[in-house]
Amino acid sequence: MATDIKAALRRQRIETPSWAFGNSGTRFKVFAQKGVPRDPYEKLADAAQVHRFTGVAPTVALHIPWDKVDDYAGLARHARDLGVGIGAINSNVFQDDDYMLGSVTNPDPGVRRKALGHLLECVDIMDLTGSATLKLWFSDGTNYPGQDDLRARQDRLAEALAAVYDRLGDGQRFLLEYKLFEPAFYATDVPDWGTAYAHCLKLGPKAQVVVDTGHHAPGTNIEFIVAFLLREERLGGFDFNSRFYADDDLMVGAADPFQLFRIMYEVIRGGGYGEHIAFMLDQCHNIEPKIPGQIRSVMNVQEATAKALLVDADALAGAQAEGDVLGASAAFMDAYNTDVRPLLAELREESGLDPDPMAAYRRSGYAEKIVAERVGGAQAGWGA
Ligand code: PSV
Ligand code: MN
Ligand code: MN
Repeated sequence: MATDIKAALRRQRIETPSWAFGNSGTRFKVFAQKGVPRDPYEKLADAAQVHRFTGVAPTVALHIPWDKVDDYAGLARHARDLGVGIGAINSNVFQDDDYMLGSVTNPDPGVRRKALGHLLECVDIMDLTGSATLKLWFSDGTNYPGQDDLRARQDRLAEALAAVYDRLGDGQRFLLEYKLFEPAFYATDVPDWGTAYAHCLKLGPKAQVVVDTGHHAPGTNIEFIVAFLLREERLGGFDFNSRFYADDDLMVGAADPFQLFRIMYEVIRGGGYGEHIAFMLDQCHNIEPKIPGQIRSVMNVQEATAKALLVDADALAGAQAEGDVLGASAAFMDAYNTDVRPLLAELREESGLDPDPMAAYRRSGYAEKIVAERVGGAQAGWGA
């Protein structure tokens, strides 16, 4: 049993977000930290430290234009030289002044053309980096009833998605990301999994849904959405983070490790524990050091996954079939209540890694090195 679980954990791949290594904050304040990356090359160097100490974070998602460079193929080579690869390309049609009333759903056709142009540019970049995944998140929405035609905005969205879908090359796909609210406060054009699913269904298998764990109403049963989308073969991946109240972008597993366990159980149960699902982090470390914040997050995902792998599927299925409510709950909770840290420490040692990635990173001196080297380069503002 432990051997199989270790083999499964050894296969785990978690993608870190380039933007998590830069300065971030809330609309009230960005507390700049010393030593943060000054460019995408340094973001990749920091991300490579997460992989160096965890062994399961070999790819880094980029965000365009935050990670814009002249030579994307060169950036991909630089990543490989660091021992990591470039993963998903995240589009950004939420920060340009033209997008105040929306991007692809904007009533102005000129703005819609500009937004679509950016999305197609992101696919061009995928061709250069070798990325298979395009992330599409639209902050598009309205703040007041009557502000725009809710139905017409869906028509505009569908038109843009179809154009992007047609541009995708072989082996490429897009993941459509939904979010209940923010920055729009009355209606968001892709607010929930059903909207994302319906648009993807119309387009074809290269259009899939990404579940950002911070993008639901409080109390939403996220693992149900995961089970449903996996059954429909429309789950493309996750943007993992955790939250207490809204889209807080806290370290995944830090607010509700039980929910993360339940999600990973449905992933495993639904055949989603494989390379076809992108397990990405999408977080902001506003008050904690960035690199260790990412290391902790990766460890949290590993722990939830190890617990989910420990569920005795036969005992659970048997109890479920007999309507044995308490037996089924016990089978589920026995796994969750197992301390898997010794198993993970053993796995790391067998893989030639320090059993305690956080302590190993602290001892490495990398944090002090980048503060000394990157004097005065810290960028202000989110995602810069
Ligand atoms: C929006 O809240 C979001 O989750 C999208 O994935 C963006 O790309 C990301 O955050 C930016 O941090
Ligand atoms: Mn996200
Ligand atoms: Mn988010």
